[in-house]
Amino acid sequence: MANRRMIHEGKAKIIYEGPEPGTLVQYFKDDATAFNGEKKDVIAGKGVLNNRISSHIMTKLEAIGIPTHFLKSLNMREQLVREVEIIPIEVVVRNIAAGSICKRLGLKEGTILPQPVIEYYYKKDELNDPMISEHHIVTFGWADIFELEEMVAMSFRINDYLNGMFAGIGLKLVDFKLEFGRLWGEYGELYLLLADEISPDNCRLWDVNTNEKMDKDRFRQDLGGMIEAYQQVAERLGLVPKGGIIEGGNINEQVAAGLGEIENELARERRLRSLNKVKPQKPTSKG
Ligand code: AIR
Ligand code: ASP
Repeated sequence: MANRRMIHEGKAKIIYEGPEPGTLVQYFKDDATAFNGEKKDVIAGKGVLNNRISSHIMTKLEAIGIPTHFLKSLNMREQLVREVEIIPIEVVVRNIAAGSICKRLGLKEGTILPQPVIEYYYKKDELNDPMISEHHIVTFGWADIFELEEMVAMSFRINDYLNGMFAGIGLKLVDFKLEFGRLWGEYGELYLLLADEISPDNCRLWDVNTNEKMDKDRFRQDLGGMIEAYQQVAERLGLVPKGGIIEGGNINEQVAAGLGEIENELARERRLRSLNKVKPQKPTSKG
């Protein structure tokens, strides 16, 4: 699209102004970064796969009553989303110890946690996204106690659903990261929506039988085969044809172009649940 306004460029995505007020276009880049951008590469086709996987998961979550910012898939790299006010918190849910919790608490990678654990990180690149507590969130006004409660409830629900979904295709959901956004209704009522993306860029996924890593850790840890792993996830979810859409670094544009259509049909019904329903106010007549 020519001359559309860029709103924000992140490490893996670009946000453009949408076609209608209240909408944005989320563009998935092929850029891969790790360790706060210290490590960088371009992985041909990653954006296409993440766009497809994330659209699918968001649609499934909508279907179980989790409101998300996802509206529809536009093309192989872009999706239409609702414009929300992003809460500057990353909510991480962990089922199995991996990554930073192993370093921080000295846990052995692969330890099954006695119950899912939620952690919060403050989204601030300059500070390296530090881990924070609920008190930081409320004290500094990043979210209030009601929003926090809602985010936690949604995160556990998403965890339950995704655990089952991935188990069904032979993957363990080790951990994942979520972001939420606020949407203000016509009458000043507030909705909390799941935002950002859910893809192997922000989930850890291990093969049930081999424990092989099928997520961004392949890049972080220089294991190689990152795009093959992402493709495998998409293939197991039934989202791309067998053999995938990327071969030897080349995207099969024809196949990739038709990927999002079915879900757009399924995603029609949207439910929103307001957090603090505010009564419509009649404008006071002056004079
Ligand atoms: N994550 C956190 N910040 C960015 C991302 N993508 C995700 C990781 C991992 C989980 O959050 O991809 O799935 C926990 O990350 P870590 O590094 O804290 O162990
Ligand atoms: N925080 C992200 C990650 O490590 C991306 C980055 O840090 O560059 O997955």
